[in-house]
Amino acid sequence: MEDLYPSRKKDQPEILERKDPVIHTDRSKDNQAPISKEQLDSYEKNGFLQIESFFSDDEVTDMQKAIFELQDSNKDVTSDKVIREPESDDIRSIFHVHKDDNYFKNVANDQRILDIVNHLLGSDVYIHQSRINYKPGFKGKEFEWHSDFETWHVEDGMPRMRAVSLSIALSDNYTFNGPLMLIPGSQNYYVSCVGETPDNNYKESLKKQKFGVPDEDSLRWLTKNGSGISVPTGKAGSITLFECNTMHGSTSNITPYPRNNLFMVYNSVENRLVEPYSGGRKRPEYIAVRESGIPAMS
Ligand code: 6CS
Ligand code: FE
Repeated sequence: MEDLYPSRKKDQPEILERKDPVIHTDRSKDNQAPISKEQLDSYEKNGFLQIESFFSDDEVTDMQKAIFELQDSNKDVTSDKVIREPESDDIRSIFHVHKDDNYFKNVANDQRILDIVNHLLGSDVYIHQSRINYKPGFKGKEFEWHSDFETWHVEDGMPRMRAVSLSIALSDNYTFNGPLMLIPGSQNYYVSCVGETPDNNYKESLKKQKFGVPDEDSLRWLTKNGSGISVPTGKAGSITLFECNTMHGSTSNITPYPRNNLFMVYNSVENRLVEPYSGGRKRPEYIAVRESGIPAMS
């Protein structure tokens, strides 16, 4: 397979142009979309879209209950799917919830979501990765700047930029409790990073990412070239859809307010994983789904 988006192969970083559309359904079909033309414009221009109050208060209460039940039942569980903080046993993420948990399976297959992601990706979709991210007050740690696609391409063999990440806010997002920060416009550039991927990198990277983190000059360039950094704030129940190559990160949370979210990645069925472009071993199924299944549910 030709590598359109090489990364972690050279000793100098490079900024490459995107070679895929941001919206994969032709814009002449905007009137068939479940979201407005303005929302599509904004997603295409910025690489993300926030929709406030997407879920009702009752739905949010149920989802919050479900994430805490799962956190409680996994407290003492030793499982690769349960990622702990770098310096404590606190749970940072739980992976593969769209398969392992019936409640989250239903959320992943919410028709309102599927209609939007099908339109953005121009095809049927399946879930590439799902996880709950817990960022408790006082203790939750940061996520370094990264493009998800860079990791999924290099470590999982995702060929093209044809996936979208969905973050469902399950606590109120303020500017100060370690919310998601995104660089608008960054979806149009691919930062080819330095450093060779070590074996089993995921064991480290899911706690603290070191490879596939862009250099400072590239990040400076992206923020200058776009319009700085955006922070979608708002009530629990809002969603943020972000394009797989949009540069993002988040700071630690030293406030008393937790920042929890449910994160699910939809990939086009026409963009299924091949061998990792790093040449290394495939990551496990619970991080990068290879099993077939249409739509997201199977
Ligand atoms: O490894 C992954 O699939 C995801 N996690 C991290 C920390 N970075 C890349 C990607 O978002
Ligand atoms: Fe990410």
